[in-house]
Amino acid sequence: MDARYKSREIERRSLDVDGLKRSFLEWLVYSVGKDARAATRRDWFHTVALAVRDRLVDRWMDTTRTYYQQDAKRVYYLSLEFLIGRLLTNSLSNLGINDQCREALDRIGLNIDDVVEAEPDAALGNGGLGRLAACFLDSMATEALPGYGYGIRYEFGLFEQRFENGWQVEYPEQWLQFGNPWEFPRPEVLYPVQFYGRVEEFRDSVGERAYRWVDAERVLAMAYDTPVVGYGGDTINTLRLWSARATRDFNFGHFNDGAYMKAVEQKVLTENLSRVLYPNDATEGGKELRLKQEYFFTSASLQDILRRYLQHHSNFDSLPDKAAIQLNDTHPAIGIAELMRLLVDQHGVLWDKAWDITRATFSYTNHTLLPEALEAWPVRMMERVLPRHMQIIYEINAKFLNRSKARAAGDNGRLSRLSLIDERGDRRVRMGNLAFLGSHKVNGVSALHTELMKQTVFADFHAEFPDRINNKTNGITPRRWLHQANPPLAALITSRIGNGWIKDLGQIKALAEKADDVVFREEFRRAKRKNKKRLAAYIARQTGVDVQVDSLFDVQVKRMHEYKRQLLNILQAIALYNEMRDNPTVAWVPVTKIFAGKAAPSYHMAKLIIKLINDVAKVVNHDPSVHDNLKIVLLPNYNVTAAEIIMPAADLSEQISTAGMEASGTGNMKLALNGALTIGTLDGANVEIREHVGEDNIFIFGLTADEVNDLRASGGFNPREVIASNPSLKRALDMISTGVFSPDDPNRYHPILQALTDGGDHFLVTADFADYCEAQQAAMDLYRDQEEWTRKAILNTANMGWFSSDRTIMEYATEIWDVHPVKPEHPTDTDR
Ligand code: F58
Ligand code: PLP
Repeated sequence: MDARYKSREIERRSLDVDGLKRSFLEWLVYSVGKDARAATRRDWFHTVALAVRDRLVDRWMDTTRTYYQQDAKRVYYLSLEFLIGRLLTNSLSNLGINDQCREALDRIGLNIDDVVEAEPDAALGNGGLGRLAACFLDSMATEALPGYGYGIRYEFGLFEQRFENGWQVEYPEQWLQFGNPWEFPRPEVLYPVQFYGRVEEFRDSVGERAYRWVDAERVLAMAYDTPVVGYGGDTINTLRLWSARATRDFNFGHFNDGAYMKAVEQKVLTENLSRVLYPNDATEGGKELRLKQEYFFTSASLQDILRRYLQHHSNFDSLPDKAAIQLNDTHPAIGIAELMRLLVDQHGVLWDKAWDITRATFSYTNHTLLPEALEAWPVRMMERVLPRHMQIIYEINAKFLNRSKARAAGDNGRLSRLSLIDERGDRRVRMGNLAFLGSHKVNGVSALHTELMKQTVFADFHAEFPDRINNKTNGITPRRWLHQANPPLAALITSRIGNGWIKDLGQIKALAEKADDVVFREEFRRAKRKNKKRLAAYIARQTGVDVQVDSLFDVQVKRMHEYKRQLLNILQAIALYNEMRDNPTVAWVPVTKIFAGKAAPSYHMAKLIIKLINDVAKVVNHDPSVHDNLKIVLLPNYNVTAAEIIMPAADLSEQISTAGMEASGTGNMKLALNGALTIGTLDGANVEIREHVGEDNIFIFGLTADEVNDLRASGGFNPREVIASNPSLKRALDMISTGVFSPDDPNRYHPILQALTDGGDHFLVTADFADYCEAQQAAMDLYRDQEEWTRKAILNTANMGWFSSDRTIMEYATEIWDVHPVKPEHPTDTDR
């Protein structure tokens, strides 16, 4: 190799301060096209990202090559959402060059934090489900698992939330506006995806009945690859996102007059497919574009997976030994029918064999039991959009019901519940049933949720296939959520137990013995205080409200949803406000209530609750009679970047969903790992958090899932009686209903009050209110004793090791996927 070229090559990969600095200056000029005087922060962000990207490309290719050469079994994580957030700090710290980069920028006269701030937050997801997918990518790469993420490259991520006069207003989130330095477009990786048309029957070469899908519309799926850096930088996996392109017929066709403009319009419409993420965190009832998005990315991903498989194999017998496909909820469940179609129609595999291969390849994760969130596509829509798939689904269903008929012994109710088609009303395809039937394993995301799956939505399937349902309690990546987001605490932990915890979070257990060490407690508090100062400054910038750093930071951050019960929290805030006003001479523990979360744009009740929180905040924050002992803030535009500032600063973590309704929660894990004490119901993973941190170190209140079930079944709950017998609740509700918080429109909150009374209080806000207030009181009392509070906070951090997504992902790898770590070979490392 030419010596000059080689030295440039080495420089490109050098990880020391000088090499980084030289790269930055070169990239700024030659790729971003600016000189240092004219460069904006965003220019510097692009510069640094491109230079860092150089340093991971070799290892990325090494990783891919190793998987290929070893024909390793890969796992494919199919997800309509990846809520990744920013990538710069993540790449730097997983490559281990954070300090060098800071120093290199410092020498140029730049602060790395300003550069980091210029990166847009990639919000290709709604909430917990999308963020879990992002944590899993990090864990797969860190555990050296050959794992690929497949999804959609939405041009518009989750909307930006602003408050106008206290109401939520949505703005488009244009994260790609200035380009994305992390992605590699792959214009040559292009697959056709079809819609509409009809199915033709014919006789194949041996005279068997066969089918082909004809007269369909075609869209192309084009790949964009983003490297996923594992901790230490050894393994660099791939996230492949698909973007819709009109077919090349458009480019090469020639048109006359009107036809040209029609064709252009058609091209734009076609490419709308990957334009925008649906912003609902419940369900998208029957939206055709949503169904098309699901099929689009699933079909492209499956074609890509089969292409890769066929590089080493000439038939499909060993597909399940080489590929595990995980369905992140039912959004990609159409993949089961699509793989059947590809195998049977396109590759001539016999039906029964194709079905065995399909089932052995797929597995499915369920994330919710809420009936409105279980996907069910109208049969008529499916017949129109995906006619061949509808036929295949009928065929799967017929074979399955035939087999089950014998065992159901005349129990027609059972058969109709097992059916893939819901025959009640307009007929619908139950995607959960399809996902269950087409998978060899089906999992829930916390112990309680998995039990409830067995008892409720999948009870009949569980009886039919008792070994199929298993539990995989969620986890979170300690890299992003402790090492990167909380530098003061991370440094303190490392100073005492070394840095092994970053890759093996179980080691953090060693902190438990330090809970009794006064000096350590003081340092732990200092780290928390630093994070609280940072959050206080952020709150002031975002809302204009000044909060006391030494007040109890009581945090509820998550999507706005009635089952998550932000309403319960704000009612307690009103009650506390009243108590403080009634008893001005008491030395109150100062409390700052911090909320953040987006409501689905069409979810009116959730948006009304947002307005209520803002209205209550306005009154409370301006009332001198509470002497600043209570502040309420609702931070706008909750996303991963905001979460990284909030989680490390929380004292109290609100996990107060109606028991039985939150499948797991992952925010609960992030907060506890960062030393917040949980106030929560026995719901989702809170149950397991209690087991790990110990019941003395968590505030549990409220009805259990069984009690909720019994209460609803007995019909014996009357919210009006509960309200009448609780003066503080009654007073809070009266204040809302008489317009104390909405003098301009006293009736504004009528729908909320209505839901709590005549509506029967479905989410049991009133039923849990008294117990919740008691738990809040216990938390405030404990907070007075800072030594005791800190001791418990430390025990929370120390006992959260099990909730690493590394643990979760290794459980999937061994118990569902049968995928094993593969160490990449790095031949170029010698000249590093
Ligand atoms: C969440 N689901 C669960 N769905 O609510 C939460 O308990 C769990 O911790 C998390 O998954 C991870 O397992 C969730 O976030 C969605 O956002 C979907 C978006 C698309 C429409 C249906 C809901
Ligand atoms: N949204 C964001 C930005 C998050 O970081 C998380 C998890 O931490 C969630 C949503 C999910 O929160 P929860 O588990 O409380 O619903």
